[in-house]
Parts: sequence; structure tokens; C-alpha cells
Amino acid sequence: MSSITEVKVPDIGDFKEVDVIEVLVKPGDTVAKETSLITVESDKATMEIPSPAAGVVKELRVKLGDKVAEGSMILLLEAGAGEAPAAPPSKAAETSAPPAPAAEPAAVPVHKPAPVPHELVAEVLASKPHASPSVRKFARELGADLSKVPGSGPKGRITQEDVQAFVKGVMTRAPAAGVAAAPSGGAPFNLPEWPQVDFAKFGPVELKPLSRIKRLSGANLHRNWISIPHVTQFDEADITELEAFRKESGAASEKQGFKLTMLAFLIKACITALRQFPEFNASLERGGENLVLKRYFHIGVAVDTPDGLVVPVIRDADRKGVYDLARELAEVSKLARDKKLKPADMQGGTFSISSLGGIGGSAFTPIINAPEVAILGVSRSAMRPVWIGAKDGAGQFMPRLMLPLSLSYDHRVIDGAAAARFTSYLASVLSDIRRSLL
Ligand code: CAO
Repeated sequence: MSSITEVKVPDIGDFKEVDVIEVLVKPGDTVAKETSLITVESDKATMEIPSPAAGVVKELRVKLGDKVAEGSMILLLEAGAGEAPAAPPSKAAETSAPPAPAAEPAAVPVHKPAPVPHELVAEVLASKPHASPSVRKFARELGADLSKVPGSGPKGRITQEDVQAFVKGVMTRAPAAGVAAAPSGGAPFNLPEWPQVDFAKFGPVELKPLSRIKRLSGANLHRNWISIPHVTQFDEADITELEAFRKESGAASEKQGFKLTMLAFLIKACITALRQFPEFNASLERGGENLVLKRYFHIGVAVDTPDGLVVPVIRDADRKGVYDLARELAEVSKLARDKKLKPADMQGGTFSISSLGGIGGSAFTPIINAPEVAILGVSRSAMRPVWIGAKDGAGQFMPRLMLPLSLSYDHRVIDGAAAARFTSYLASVLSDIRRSLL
């Protein structure tokens, strides 16, 4: 059995009307659930609108250059017999919804409101050059640096053909086959081929597609890992007193329905340290000649979700108290886990914190969230005997609650000595939070 579904533009955040800048499918095309259908662009961002279900495109209702808004019809989709349908529409699921249960009925009849796509993919135009997410992805897959690709589209937009022509040009000049280009156009990496292994030869296997979040964040993590010279500075902070204070103060927040976790205090302490060491709250300008020091403090917090890692940003964290920070942390991590974060909620960060303290471990090496220049990793605190010396040379081992800190930094911007000073200062603030008042 098959049926026709109207696919409409879902909630696109704050934008009222946006331009259709790419139509990625045509009538007769078979699409999978999540296949990108069109790309829309506002003055701030471009977004791809994915298909809410698998099926065949029957009729297109938009063309290049159209203006669309939430609810505008994109196309008619014929859901194939026996295909998995999209999740049913729900008011709560504005930009995304949990995966549909496997045993949903196979058809969504005409005139029912269109199912809401699972995730919109957006790229902020501030991060020029000007290209849609699918062209960016295409360029990433080919390892092409978009900043070097001349754009022939409207307003200088880079098209897929531009990327193809650019890659063709590079290939005809390439010195030798099998040599991968370096990310910033320097000397190429002379890497051996990626091993092609038929794993099924050695035992039973199963293919599990990576989630959309993992595919997107994976590309960025890879870029950041190979293009930023990372160093990780390890340290630890004595949080014995801070933990006692947190426990004392926690009752008030519990009454209001949120937990006062160590992370809220960490954000506060980090801001004190970032004020003291402004080059950690900065970005390298494109070209690498200037450092942009930011006078605002927007802190990204890594949140673990079933579909992968996302990093919502707590804005103007310096102007918020620990209770407000804790409440906002609870809110954004819930939004993240319910897949309701909007692209804007994850933009503009100046420094990030990745806390694995609720899970375990004693240290790790977080990857910098470019274009930021540093990220603080936090592991699980543990009670340990610490030697407390006295002025007269005497001393004793005392049980102290120690919090492990792992600060990864961009060595082009930050020297090892500055990183060690930053973590020691941060540890001193955490061991006596009154310092954050000074
Ligand atoms: N040491 C010991 N215990 C800690 C701790 C630490 N450093 N940090 C948190 N805890 C405790 C909390 O107090 C809480 O205890 P109770 O359950 O007894 O109240 C418990 O661990 C769980 O805390 P939480 O994880 O719910 O809250 P949080 O504020 O510490 O963290 C969030 C919130 C969203 C950051 C976290 O849930 C999360 O997703 N962490 C994973 C981030 C991640 O994946 N990073 C990896 C990036 S690198 O690839």
C-alpha cells in the first residue's frame, strides 16, 4: 500500500520567510528518511530541510528563488508500500522528534499535517565562505578548502560545480597519487591508504549507520583534531570546601526542581580565570595573524545524548549566579536530549567545558571546539590523602576531595606556561570560591 504525504516547511526558528537556494530532488526521485530536500537561506543561516519519511517524490511545489515560511508546501511524497513511515507530528517536537517506533502504520494520508523532520541542519553565514550545508559537506568529503574556491552562484555563493571544478584543477596539478592535501593548504600529508577490510570474513558483523549528529560533529571533530596543534594540561583542584558548600546550598535548588551540580560552580570559576587570562576567551582570526579577544563570556557545555555529543552555549554566563547557571544547565541538557536545540543555541561560544564527572574517569584529552582556543575537561572527583605542609616543616596527610582537570589548548595561541598558570589559578579559585568575588 502507498499513500501521498504533503511535506511542508517545519519550524525554522526565528526566521519568518526564507529563500529557497537549492532544490536537491526532482519528481521521480526515491528518497530515504532524512534525505535533504531543499536548502533555505535567511540573512543569518542556511538550513537543509530533510525528508520526514522514505518514499518517491511525486510533485515539487517549490522552485529555486521561492520564498517559504513555516507550513509552506515543499513537495508531495509517495510513501512506498512497506516503507518505514515518519514519526507522527507532535506539537512538542518542533524541530526534531524521537525516532518513530518500528511498528507504525505504513501510510500518512493526504491532508494530514505533514510530519516534522527529525533534524534541520544549519550553518551560520558568519563563518564565510558562502555555501549551503550540502556543498560544505561535499567539499569536506573531498577535502576541499572552501575559502579557496571561487563562487559563481548568486551573491558569490559557492556551488557544487564550483567545488568540482576546484578539485579537478587541484588534481591536475597534484604531485603524486595517494597524497592527501593538508587542511590549510600547506605541505600534503603523505598518508598510507585507509585499510579496506572485509570484516565479515572474520566473523558475523552488523552495519549501524552513524546518527546525523555524529556524522556532522565527526567531520568538525576531525577537522579540529588535525588542524589545531593540541596540547592537554592536567591539574587537580581541592574542592573539599566547595563540595560542602554545594551540598549546603543544594536544598534550595532541589525545591525548585533542579540540581545544583559542580558544573555550575565550574562555569563561575572558569569565568574568573578567563577574565584573568583573556587569551583563553579568544579566537584566531582567519589567516592566523590576529587574536580576537572576546569581551563576552558564552560558555559551551558538552552534553551527551543518545544520538551523540552536542554543545549548547550558556550565554553571558558571567552575569548569572550559580543557581541561574544550574537551572539553565538542566534546561539545555533536557532540550539537547529531547533533540529540541535550535542551531542558534549552539553558536557563539567562547570557551567550552566537557564534564565527564558524573560518569567516571580520571583524565582525558578533549578536542577543542573551533574557533575557540581552549576547552576544559573535568573528570570524577575523588577523596585522596593529600600532604598538607605546615610552615615549620611539619605536616600531615589529610583526606581531601580532588577534582581532575584536563585543559586542551591551541598551542599556536597559548604557551604551555600560560596553560599551567591558567589551570593552577582555576584550581586556586575552586579551592576557595571567594576568589571569584575579587
Ligand atoms: N565528580 C563527582 N561527581 C560528579 C561530578 C564530578 N566532577 N560532576 C557531577 N557529578 C555527580 C553529580 O553531582 C550528580 O550526582 P547525584 O546524581 O548524586 O546528584 C551526578 O554526578 C550526575 O551529574 P549530571 O551529569 O546529571 O550533571 P552535571 O551538571 O555534572 O553534568 C551534563 C551535566 C549535561 C554536562 C552531563 O550530564 C553530560 O552530558 N556529560 C557528558 C559530557 C560529554 O559527553 N563529554 C564528552 C566530550 S569529549 O568527547
